[in-house]
Amino acid sequence: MALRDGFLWGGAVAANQLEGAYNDDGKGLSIADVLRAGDVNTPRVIDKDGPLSGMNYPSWSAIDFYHRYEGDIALMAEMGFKCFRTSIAWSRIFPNGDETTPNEAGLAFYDRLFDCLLAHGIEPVITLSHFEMPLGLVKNYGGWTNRKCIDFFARYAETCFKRYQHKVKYWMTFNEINNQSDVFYPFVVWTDSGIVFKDSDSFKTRRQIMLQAAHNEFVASARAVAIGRSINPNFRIGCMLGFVPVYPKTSNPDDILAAQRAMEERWYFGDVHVLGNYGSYADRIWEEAGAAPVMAPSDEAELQYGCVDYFGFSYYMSRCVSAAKINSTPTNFLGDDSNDYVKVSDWGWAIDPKGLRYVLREIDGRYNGIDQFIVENGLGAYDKLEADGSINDQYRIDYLRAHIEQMKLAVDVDGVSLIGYTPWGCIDLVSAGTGEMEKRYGFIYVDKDNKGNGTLERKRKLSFNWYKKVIASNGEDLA
Ligand code: BGP
Repeated sequence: MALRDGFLWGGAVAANQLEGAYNDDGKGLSIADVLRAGDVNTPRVIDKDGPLSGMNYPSWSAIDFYHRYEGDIALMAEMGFKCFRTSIAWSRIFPNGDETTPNEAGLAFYDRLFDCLLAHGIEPVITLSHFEMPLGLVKNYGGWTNRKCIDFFARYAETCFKRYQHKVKYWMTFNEINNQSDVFYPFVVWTDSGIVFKDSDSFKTRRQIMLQAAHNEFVASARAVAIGRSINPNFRIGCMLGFVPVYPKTSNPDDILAAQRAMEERWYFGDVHVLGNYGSYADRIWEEAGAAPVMAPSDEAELQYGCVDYFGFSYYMSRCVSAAKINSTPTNFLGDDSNDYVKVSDWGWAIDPKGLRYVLREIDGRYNGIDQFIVENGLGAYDKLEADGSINDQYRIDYLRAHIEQMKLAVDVDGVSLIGYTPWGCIDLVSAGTGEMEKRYGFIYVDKDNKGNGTLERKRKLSFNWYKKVIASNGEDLA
């Protein structure tokens, strides 16, 4: 058997993308609640000062999981899920982020949710911050540019750890903390750190601000790990990176160096979480940006003490980088999807299953066999509801099968230590990047379109029974 007994098969979602109920039971607005719907060609508009009337904010109602979780979890149990990854909406617990007392109604919701999962024998895997910091922290403090957010986050983490210490073992601090590297992509800088740059901000200015915010998040993550350990030493607390490997476009040594630089941008985030300090190459990254982040004297020790227990990451695609392109556009140092050897999805994401094996091996080698957890992977696609009510998503099965095959090779042949696999969007939900409903990932179809119309009825897709078989055979039966 390639995969260990107790391998955590499951699925992944995030609060803001499925719960809806954006202001029920005392919830405050989060940064996700001011993101308008976009589509494959239209970037999401960020209403940073607060929602405007008449606009479509998909997180407000999403798929109404807040009121329908019992039925949805029963479907996941039917597939045989061993675990379910979701996030706690920070603004349900601390509506503005800076309160000293948590909102009991928000805490009670997650008690009900976790109890329901546990009753089905499903282990909750919980992200503390998945693109949904309280908007109040952005408006009143400037988001993660402000060190005060470290204390607010620590209070929030401590509240959750104490409350759910007997229900949740697996935690993650910040979802895809490294997305913000791409400082000319406004969406990712907003969702990671609550920052909106001025159009006139230069590349260097943006990089300095982002690196400061990331540093504050690293300290917050490390402090949360330390707090978690003191509350329950059996917790397993991981980091979460969006792991898009960057390949050299050609064997031209200039391209090799360009790819190495792009990968350093990934390791920058992984190293601080796993090794507890910045690698020597960080000096080059700071020099490029024109300044190093400002650090408090105690940060070094905090980072060192708060190393994570496992490496969680998402894998969707790979990229290529070419030195020639960077020479003409230096801001494009993280490459793009122009790989002649792989196809792309309808949203232009490179489909590269072997890239997953490559990533697993790279992480394994760099971090001395650390436990890894693939907490997102999947294909966003347009699904067709047939007249007889079926959804024949064979393309999704093909995508997942190819990735699971590579994952098994990494474990079986390469010896990588992998604890679980939770494909993204196991039930259709709001796309983070575009705000669409029709970019679907699920095994479970949800009747809702991009305009918000639909009955919200749930239906099993073809992939539902396929995944059920995969789990029942612990990954042996992929046919
Ligand atoms: C990751 C996020 C998820 C999720 C996924 C798919 O970046 O962690 O929140 O949404 O990507 O992306 P999208 O929804 O844009 O298709």
